[in-house]
Amino acid sequence: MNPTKKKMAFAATIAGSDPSAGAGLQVDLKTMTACGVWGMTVVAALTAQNANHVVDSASVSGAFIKKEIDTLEEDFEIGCYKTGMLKNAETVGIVADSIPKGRNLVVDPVLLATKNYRLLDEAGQEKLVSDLLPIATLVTPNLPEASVISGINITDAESMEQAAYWFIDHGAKAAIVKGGHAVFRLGTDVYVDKDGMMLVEGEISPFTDVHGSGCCYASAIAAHIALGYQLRDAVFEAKKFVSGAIKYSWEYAPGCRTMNPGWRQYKTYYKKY
Ligand code: PXL
Repeated sequence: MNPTKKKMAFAATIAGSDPSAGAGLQVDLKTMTACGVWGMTVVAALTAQNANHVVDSASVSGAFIKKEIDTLEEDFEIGCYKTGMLKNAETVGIVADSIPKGRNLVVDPVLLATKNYRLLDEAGQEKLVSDLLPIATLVTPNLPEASVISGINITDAESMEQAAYWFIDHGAKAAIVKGGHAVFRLGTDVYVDKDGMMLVEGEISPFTDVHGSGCCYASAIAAHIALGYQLRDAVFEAKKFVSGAIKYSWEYAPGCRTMNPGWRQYKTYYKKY
């Protein structure tokens, strides 16, 4: 068989660049590769950051983002899109308009970086609700994002479920509110779709605040959708993947921990694991 003729599934991230590759489109691409799909990157924003802080960010013009997406669409059948940092309302609007109808889309509603640097402005947040949720296959807020976007004060398992349903009521086909920041039921995510609710349990990790884990989780879900998994199965596979990436996370700078999307390879190549 000619190996160059083999089939490959395509997934594309539309997100911001993190040059330190601890989060952002760099993590998305590593995750997609590790999950066995051909990842692609539509650069929607830029940041200057290291392991400790985001120093600055810049937008990419809406017209250029549209050109990036349209040009990919000429050649590739993209099995799933995933969005991350989108910076502002113009970017959110153009992304929503440019993704062809009927494509799978995982929306990671990234609002803040660590140290509270805003990665999406307030107008962008509103636009995400009005324009992106209605075309989302799945939206993946963490607890603070779910609270801020829905306006629901999440204090327990019940309000967490209520917040997940809020996203469905605003157009998303499914929502998963991630329990990584919870003081109750830590590490367990609440997933809802039209068929009801399910809990997605992960390994309890000794590490809190692992940089890039949200990007990794959403990208792993997108990758599995591109591979043809049903949504609920894609979520379970991705949860296993991100739990491993957190378990094998590492301090890439003193006091700063990032997850490791290459953990399955590292297990093979580094004896110390
Ligand atoms: O983890 C969210 C995130 C997404 N995208 C970019 C980021 C961050 C967090 O810092 O910098 C580009």
